[in-house]
Formats: sequence, C-alpha cells, structure tokens
Amino acid sequence: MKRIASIQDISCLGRCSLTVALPVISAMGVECAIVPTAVLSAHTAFPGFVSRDLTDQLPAIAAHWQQQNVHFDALYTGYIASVPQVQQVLDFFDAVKSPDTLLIVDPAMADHGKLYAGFGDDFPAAMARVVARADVALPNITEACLLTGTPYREDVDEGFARTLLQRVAALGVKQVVLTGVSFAPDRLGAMGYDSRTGTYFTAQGRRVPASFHGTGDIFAATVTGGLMRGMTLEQSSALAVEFVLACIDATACDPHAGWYGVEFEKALPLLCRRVQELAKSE
Ligand code: PXL
Repeated sequence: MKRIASIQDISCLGRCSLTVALPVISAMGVECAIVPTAVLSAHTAFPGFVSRDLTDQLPAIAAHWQQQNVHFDALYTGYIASVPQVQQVLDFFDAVKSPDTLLIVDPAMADHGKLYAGFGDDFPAAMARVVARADVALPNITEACLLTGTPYREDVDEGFARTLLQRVAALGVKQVVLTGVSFAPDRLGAMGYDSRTGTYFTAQGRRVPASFHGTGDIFAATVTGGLMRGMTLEQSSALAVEFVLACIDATACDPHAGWYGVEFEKALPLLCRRVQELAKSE
C-alpha cells in the first residue's frame, strides 16, 4: 500500500484540511500519515476562531520519523499557518523526502480574490517558496494570481488560464492544476498543465451556482489519492471534479449549516467504487 504524509492544519470544526484529507485518502486505499501544522477551534472563516501554531513540533516529528527510516510515496501540503512555518515545512521535506517521493502542494491561502483571515501580504511570497519545490501544485485562481503577482480577475477565459498555469509552472513546478476554472456558464472544474511536455488538459463538470467551503481541500486530497493509485494527473483531476460535485449534490442545503463544509461522507462510497474501477496500482 502506498504511504503519504499530509502536512496541514487540524480545523476542529468545519470540514477542511486534515479532517477531509484523512478520510478521503484512506477511502482511496492509501495510508495517510499526518503532520498537523496548527490546531484551530474552527477554520478561519468562523468568526472568533482560536489557533495554536505547531511550528515547533515539525522538526521534532521529522527527527523522529528519520530515526524510523520511514518511506513516503508522497508528501502533500495544504494550509500552512504562518510565514516562519514555511521554512519549517521546507526543512521537513528535506528531512523526510526520499528521491522518489512526490511533492504535492496545495497553496491553500486564499479564495474569491482575498487571502484567508490571519495572513498578511507577505504570505504569498513565502508560499511561492513551497510551490517552487512541488512536483504537482494545485492552486485556485486567486492563489495562482497571488503566487505570480498577476492581478486577480473573476472572468477567466482559456487564454488567461493558460497564462496562469505557465506562470505558476515558472516558479519551478513540473505539473500544475488550476481549480475553479469555467469556460462555459454551466460548467466548472479544473485545467492542468505539464511544463515538461507543454501539454494542457481540462476536467469539467456541471456548475452548481453556490460556493462551498473546503471543496479545494477535497479536490487536492482526491488528486493525491488518485496519483498514488497509479492514475494520471488528468484522470485524478477528472475523478476529483466528479467527487467534489457528488459531495455538493449530497449536501442538504441547510441555511443554518454556515461554514460546516460539504457532506462528503455521503459520497465516499462513490469514491471507493470509482477508485476500484480506475486504480492501476496497489
Ligand atoms: O479550506 C482551506 C482552509 C484550510 N485550513 C484553514 C482554513 C481554510 C480556509 O479558510 O481556514 C485553517
């Protein structure tokens, strides 16, 4: 069985980051070790959240894992809590990575044109250093703009998406998947780019006219699981679009649900079935 480590926060309430990565990756038949970067009472869209940054713990976890000689097929990072923590995450890669470990970076820091609460304007440049190490980066449009100093635009046509993909790749990334891309009013999904071959793909599904918290994390976790099960990036992205849509469809639109995230639990059986059909490796 493939083993990965996912490096991101635990938001105790509000499905996102590790509370979705762990069940999704497990359901896909991949062992998921975790490295919590911070513990938050709830994710940062909840007013009044409290957070404990776990930066100090990262070198200690890395040192212990080095002693165990443990091998990871991938390291997958999401939300990183602060600028100083970025260096600790880079050091963590150096300590724990083997030559064949895939680095998957979701630069989770912003959406809808704005940084998440708690990040200053210096954060995107710090995150760009993590992205520069990635084999695969999975930014949304806002993150791709912030990482590359590109003015944010809501209307993204195919030309602008290609420009963003190339600019993120120019940070040093081999393959980039841009999420939240729509080229037709009723379609939404992702567009990918491989800088080694200069090729693009799109993975689109039905557009649901609403925005749900944590779906970027579900997308990234599904892509990670798919890659670990031997699927191509294009197949993994198509599966991630399909699963995110199934999660949204499964979510009862409770007006009191607020920021609790999509009811992905109801769609996990579909994900398990699709992985059984598509997986090429144990
Ligand atoms: O879903 C991305 C995410 C992850 N972790 C924390 C967040 C967010 C988005 O707001 O606040 C703590």
